[in-house]
Amino acid sequence: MPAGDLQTFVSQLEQRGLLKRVRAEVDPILEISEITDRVTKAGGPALLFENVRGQEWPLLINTFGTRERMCLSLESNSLEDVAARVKSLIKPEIPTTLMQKLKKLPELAQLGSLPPKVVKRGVCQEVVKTTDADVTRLPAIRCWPHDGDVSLLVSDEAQDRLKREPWFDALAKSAYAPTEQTAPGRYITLGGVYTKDPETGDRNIGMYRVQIFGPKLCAMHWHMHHDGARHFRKYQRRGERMPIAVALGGPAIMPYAATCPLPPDIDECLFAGFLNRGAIELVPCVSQSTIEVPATAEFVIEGYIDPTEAPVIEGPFGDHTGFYSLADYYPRLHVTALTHRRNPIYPTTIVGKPPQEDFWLGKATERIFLPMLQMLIPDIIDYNLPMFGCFHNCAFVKIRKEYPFQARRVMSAIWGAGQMAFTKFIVVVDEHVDVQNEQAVWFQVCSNVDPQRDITITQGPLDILDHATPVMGVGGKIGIDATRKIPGEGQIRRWPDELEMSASIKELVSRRWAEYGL
Ligand SMILES: Cc1cc2nc3c(=O)[nH]c(=O)nc-3n(C[C@H](O)[C@H](O)[C@H](O)COP(=O)(O)O)c2cc1C
Ligand SMILES: [Mn+2]
Repeated sequence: MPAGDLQTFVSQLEQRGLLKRVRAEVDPILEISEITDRVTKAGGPALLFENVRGQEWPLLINTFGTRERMCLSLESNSLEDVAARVKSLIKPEIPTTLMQKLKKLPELAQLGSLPPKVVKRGVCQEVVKTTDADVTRLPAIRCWPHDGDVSLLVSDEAQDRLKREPWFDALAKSAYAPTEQTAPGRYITLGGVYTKDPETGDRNIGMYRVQIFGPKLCAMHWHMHHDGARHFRKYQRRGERMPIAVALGGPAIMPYAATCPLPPDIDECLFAGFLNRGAIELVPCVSQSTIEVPATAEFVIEGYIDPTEAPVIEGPFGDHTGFYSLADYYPRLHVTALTHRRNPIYPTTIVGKPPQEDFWLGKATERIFLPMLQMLIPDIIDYNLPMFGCFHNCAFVKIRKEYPFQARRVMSAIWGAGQMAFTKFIVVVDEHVDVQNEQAVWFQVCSNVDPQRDITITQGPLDILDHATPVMGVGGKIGIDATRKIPGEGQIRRWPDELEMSASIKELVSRRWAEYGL
């Protein structure tokens, strides 16, 4: 699909009966959040709130809240189909005969049309506000009761320790300045944050929440492990202002692209073009000319971060872990422009105890990135990031075990693989186990594991949002080897076979089933 935009996607969803308009007046403070939580957990439709109290623009939420809508945004019938396309991209079959080469031509042409295309004009700039920009006009929601309540700071002790971290010194640089705590905890939650590497010019998009403090002041909540923060540290070293844009809307694929755990220096826009089967059209920002944003976006916030300026207290925020992430220091984003379409829709999401909309964004990644994970770790046949694990807390991994301690090698490899490195619990099972079936996995753990022999505990970087780690972003990880043990894995007794009925009897019983009168 070429370009595309959110409003087209909204019409598509509506035509298929996958979107409901809500005409009743609703409060952006907590009420929308509670409605959405109930609808998402019931597997319900996307919601277009047309009458948000005190707000001029309609609000769209739960857009990607089911597998079906997630697939629609990816222009695909199944996540597995997308994964297969990714696989053919990273592991192309080399054509040998002339016929095969000819057949490959359309695919090659498709590849050529992937890089983003910069155009002169875009509907995202139909209305341009610069000196009169006011981001408090956005119908940003408050998701959970204590959002923005600064009494929920990280503890004094943790804060002291934090201040002693070398990276934190660099971030804070000047004194802490916990001022401007006037905002009632309202956040932009579905924005793509567009930045560029000041050395290479490489673009990055990350979905990082943005807290609104005033007409021209926000906080940028990027975790230190993410590419936006990596770019920021480069600007900081150079002592230069960092130009930024936060885009809402555009092609339906863009929110997913912003959440993709691509390797650093791989442009999410390029990947979006591949998924979208056509280049993403971008326009240069009006006040930050080095940054480009999707031409068909609904809203764009343009601005900059001054790395020499003191950070601001951001949070707390009811997070996808099911807990509040506590308030902490993050860079100030100064707004230089707010541009939008003439009749924009404001897209947003809530996170909280799963399942929420982000569970489906995460599932898409789990499926789509399987081929890439297998390229790094060929032992992996399949994996599952179960819902209760909130992405980083747990991974079930299936391998074809061929030699002793292979499961441990796989754990180590995962703990070194991109954002999978943040996985706190890894369970490795044998080839015959269905990793998508949680009961089946725990059956293997409980029956196959000798805790003393089969558990590995290590340490390393962990998700910033993990509140159980003694120090933020660093903590213990556990690997559970639930595979069948083989010679070479320590002293083991003869290992019994798992029960299974013989195929011929199964077939016979199936054939005769009607006769039994059951
Ligand atoms: C709804 C939602 C909200 C998110 N909020 C944040 C956030 O506030 N800060 C952050 O660093 N990552 C957040 N993430 C995760 C990142 O978007 C994700 O890890 C992405 O791969 C980061 O991109 P990057 O590797 O280019 O930095 C969020 C993800 C989702 C789905
Ligand atoms: Mn990235």
